[in-house]
Amino acid sequence: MNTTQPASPRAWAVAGLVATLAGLALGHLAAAFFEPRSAPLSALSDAVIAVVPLSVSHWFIELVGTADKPLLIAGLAIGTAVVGGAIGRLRRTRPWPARAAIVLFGLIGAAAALTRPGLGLAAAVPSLIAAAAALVSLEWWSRRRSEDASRRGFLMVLGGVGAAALGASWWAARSGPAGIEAQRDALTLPEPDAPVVEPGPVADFEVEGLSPYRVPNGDFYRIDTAITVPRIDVDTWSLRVHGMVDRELTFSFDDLLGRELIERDITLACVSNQVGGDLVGNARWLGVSLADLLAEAGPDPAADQLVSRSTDGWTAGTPTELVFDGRDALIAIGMNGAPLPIDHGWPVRLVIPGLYGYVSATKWLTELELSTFDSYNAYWITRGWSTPRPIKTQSRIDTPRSKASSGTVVVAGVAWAQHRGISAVELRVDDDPWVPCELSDVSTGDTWRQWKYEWDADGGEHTLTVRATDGEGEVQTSVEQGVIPDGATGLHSVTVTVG
Ligand SMILES: Nc1nc2c(c(=O)[nH]1)N[C@H]1C(S)=C(S)[C@@H](COP(=O)(O)O)O[C@H]1N2
Ligand SMILES: [Mo]
Repeated sequence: MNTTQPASPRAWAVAGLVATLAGLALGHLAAAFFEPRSAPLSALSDAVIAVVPLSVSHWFIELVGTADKPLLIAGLAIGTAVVGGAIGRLRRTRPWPARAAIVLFGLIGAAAALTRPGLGLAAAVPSLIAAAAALVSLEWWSRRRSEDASRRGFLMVLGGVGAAALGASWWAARSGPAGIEAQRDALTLPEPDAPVVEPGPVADFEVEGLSPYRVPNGDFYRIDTAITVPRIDVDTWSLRVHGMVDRELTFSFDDLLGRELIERDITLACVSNQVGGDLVGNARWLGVSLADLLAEAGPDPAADQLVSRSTDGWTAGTPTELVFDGRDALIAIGMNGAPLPIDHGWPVRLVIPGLYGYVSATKWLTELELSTFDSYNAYWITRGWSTPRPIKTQSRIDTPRSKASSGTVVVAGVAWAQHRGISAVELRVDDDPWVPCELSDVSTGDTWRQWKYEWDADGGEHTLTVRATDGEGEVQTSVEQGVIPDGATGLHSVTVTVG
């Protein structure tokens, strides 16, 4: 064996690092061709998200917001690279432990991928490819003639291969064999049988800085646990209805297209939205009636929970009672006139008015299981969040946020209390009495409602505070509560400098 390597420990560390990165890139390339979620870093990040305690993930999200996932992946990539460097160093003097360490890391990646719900045995392959590539590269490097130039050239070639693989996997994830953008682009949705009730002539005040009544798909907030979003082939997709039912049913995408299609404006909100936050949005959804479809399976009246499951194993539990109480609960296939965007659940998701997303709005939907709250806890319930409760009445000031010129200033924002609706919004300037605001037109209580107020602003610093009253006459509480366990409360206020 070739053990007397004159290269410096540093050179070995660099070799280990480059071999690791090249291996990772090849692993990601392999995954891109059949299942992007099984790529080593994606699978590892997914596994970390699944096991990390709520307090830790919450602290992290509080700290970095929705950059949490990119940062987690970057952190794991850097961590893996550092470990790769250390293994390279170790390989210099202790070849067998170093080789064993690479194999071990390959197995950890494979185990992470294999334990991801919805992925088959093949999910282990990308991590094994990554480890094998790193191992072979490092061995190969160690066997090269020890002149510096030759070794450096080799590392550069390896780095080039890695970079090319990374570029190719980026491309493949978008438009390659596992890409489904083309399929989505080719789909034309049918016209609704039950069209939306238009909200009225002034659904949108069109004030600059104010959220539009309907948020365009590209601007719509996105919240989910998916590191790499599931990419579903609509031709093989199916929806299984099972559990406490008289008969199990399975629907294809074409089955859904053939049913009565309903279009509705419905506002989605995230339970982890802070007071004044933007994890809320309104869209026009096209879909089939969830209640009608479930009824065909003959649900057991004792089934008080509808568990919806996505292809990546995420679950939500919704009170069956609410699904059947006549509200427009939809199995949605369209969003704002387009097929569901991939990030928002392509090809099929749930949208149920009046409940936070974590207990109702399952994306990448594949299963509906009639069950009970006693027998099953859905994803976030096992992580400290409350079983379903109504959405809390909230209002937000969109404009102005910090500065205004003296004179007439249009203060505007949105308010929401889905399914109960919004009946009034009031604004308070500094410690003055509350004044009523003008409200936009809405067609149902399932959407948010814009409000505005023409404020005669004097120079200086002012505090604006907003509060809403829901459709049942209940005034939004000023009591401050954090997002855990069932949604934040308190009033949104902004400090504006008028110049
Ligand atoms: N499969 C899946 N569906 C999911 C989630 C998820 O993590 N996985 N998150 C839910 C949460 S917490 C919210 S608030 C909504 C957000 O939907 P959006 O990303 O389309 O805005 O999706 C819900 N559906
Ligand atoms: Mo959420």
